[in-house]
Amino acid sequence: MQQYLDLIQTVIDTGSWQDNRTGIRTLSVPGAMMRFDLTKGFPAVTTKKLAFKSVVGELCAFLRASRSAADFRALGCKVWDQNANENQQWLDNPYRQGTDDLGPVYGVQWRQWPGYKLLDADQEAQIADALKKGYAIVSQVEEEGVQKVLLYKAIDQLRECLDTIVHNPGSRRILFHGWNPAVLDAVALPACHLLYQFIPNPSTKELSMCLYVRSNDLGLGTPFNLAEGAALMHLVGRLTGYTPRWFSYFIGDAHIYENHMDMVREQLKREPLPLPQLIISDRVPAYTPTGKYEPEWLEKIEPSDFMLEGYQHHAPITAPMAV
Ligand code: THF
Repeated sequence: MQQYLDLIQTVIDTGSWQDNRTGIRTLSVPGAMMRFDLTKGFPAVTTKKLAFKSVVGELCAFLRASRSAADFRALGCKVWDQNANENQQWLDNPYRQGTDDLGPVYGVQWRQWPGYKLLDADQEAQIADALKKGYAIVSQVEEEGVQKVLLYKAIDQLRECLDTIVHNPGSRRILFHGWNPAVLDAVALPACHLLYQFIPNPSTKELSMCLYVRSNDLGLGTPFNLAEGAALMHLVGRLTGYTPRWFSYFIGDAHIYENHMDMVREQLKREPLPLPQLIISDRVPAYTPTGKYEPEWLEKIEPSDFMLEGYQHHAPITAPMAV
């Protein structure tokens, strides 16, 4: 995890102080990248303790399209409580559905992106095609004298990625997106990690992934998001018959909160330790060309199916999250 420490050092050396929504200033740099070879180990931060159970709890909640901090808590992850219940702007938002609600965050977009089509009622071939693809007619409307049909489908972007890895691995379009402009006003927090692209290599059976994070809190968020992305690669690899390989991690605004400076400076004094291995339980079936393809494990998997083996780390340090 030298790359993580190098990035922290770069921000300290070249960053500039910025004001933001939280009222706690950040030292920020515009644009950063890290790349990990997952065959060399699992990218868990070693210069402090990673809350691994919380990380895999969050991943399972995302995979189940959860929108309530209570669901995250039930899976062992408490890090969404403050965003759900302590941000005044969100508390005042008419879209918030009561205590613990986060709105249609991450997993809802990954698994149930709201897809609408407004088609001319006389375009029968288009309507038939949409119905065949799982769209349902919501209503008939008249727009400027033309009869239209409104159709809706919840798009499971992640499932479609797995299907494509299995059936068309040469595709360069295997991605899912968390940034839905139509719902930015209805979520507790617009997605930070938002574009995931899988790049399979069918000849080596290795699966790589690029992740774009628009804004990343290097003290708290980055260790979580890195571990979570890598765990997702292991899971998708298992379900599609690939070995996880390159994990490229791109950041837009890479920043350190002012009240995290002591934590990250302490980490810079510590020597990074050898990386652990991630093990996924045998109960999650590996896809083989003659075996069964079981993508429904995306939502069936439990936090306890992820095990970190040989995790060595320095003493825990933490710091408050900016809300
Ligand atoms: N808001 C802010 N300011 N930073 C973030 O990184 C962030 N997220 C998610 C949404 N809002 C954010 C929440 N993710 C921790 C970890 C991840 C978070 C939020 C907080 C955290 O406090 N971690 C502690 C303790 C973890 C635990 O014990 O469960 C730690 O020491 O790691 C970025 O996705």
